[in-house]
Amino acid sequence: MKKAIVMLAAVLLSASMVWAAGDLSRQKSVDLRVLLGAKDAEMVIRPKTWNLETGKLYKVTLVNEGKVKHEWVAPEFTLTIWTRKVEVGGAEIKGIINEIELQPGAKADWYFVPIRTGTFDMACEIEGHKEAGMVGKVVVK
Ligand SMILES: [Cu+2]
Repeated sequence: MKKAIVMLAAVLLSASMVWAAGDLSRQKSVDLRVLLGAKDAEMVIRPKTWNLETGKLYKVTLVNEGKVKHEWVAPEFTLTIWTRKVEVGGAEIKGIINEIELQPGAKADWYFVPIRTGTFDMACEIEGHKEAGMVGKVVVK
């Protein structure tokens, strides 16, 4: 009996170590709406911290509600994800995404799966915007 319990525990433990199986790109997305420039504050990335998990499909909707152009850049983070697509203005863009730039009023839906864990910097790299507060972190667990 004791031996059976130990074996069962070993089976359960090894099963819990299997993190993912199947097509990760076709799962239901976890949706996150992000403002790059808000009505009440131009120089914001909101939320400032994204808490993500590896293996999940995310749909990040980037929206510029501000009055000037903004961009989203996180070079180390974008090397550790797999992008399924970016939907913008009726078009679908596939491939590796390094930067997304949004004119005032623009919106983009970005579908991706984080692969590696870590804490990554994100920012708007337009001159003066980072210094004015357009920075944040992506935390992947
Ligand atoms: Cu900006």
